[in-house]
Amino acid sequence: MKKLNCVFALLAILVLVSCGTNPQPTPPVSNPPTPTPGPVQVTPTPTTPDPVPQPTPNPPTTTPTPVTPPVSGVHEIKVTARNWEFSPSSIEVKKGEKVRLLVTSVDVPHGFSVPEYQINERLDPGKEVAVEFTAEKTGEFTAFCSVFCGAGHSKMRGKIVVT
Ligand SMILES: [Cu+2]
Repeated sequence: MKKLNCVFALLAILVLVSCGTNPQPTPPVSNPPTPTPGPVQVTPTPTTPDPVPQPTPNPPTTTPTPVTPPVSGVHEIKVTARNWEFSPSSIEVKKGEKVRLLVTSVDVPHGFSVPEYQINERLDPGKEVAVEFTAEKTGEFTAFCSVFCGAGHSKMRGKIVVT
């Protein structure tokens, strides 16, 4: 009888051992990794909105200004009147020039007349008279004394040449 108990005990041990050596396959407990909260990504919101590209307006059309020759001022010429001549006797100017003749009689009253330019000035002695005109007409124009001044009055002539 004692021998039988030993067999049972052996069997029980075997069963226990076999059970121990044959473990039930346990389904692997999958531990899904818990997402660890990382640093919160804060997308920076632009404080100033991007400038909306404006359509470039058409560039101002600059009309070319006509190139005008610089006004070189007034062509000024001093003229002396005396018995019985003008000095210089010939005055040369360019067409289109603004001319200012500063005419002075140095002896007696004379006159300075250029009919083609509607010029007729009296020249009192010692008084400078400005005769201004624009030389619009080309040619030679006679300047003569228009105030009787003596024997040579009719021959007191000068000329203005406009080229
Ligand atoms: Cu005269």
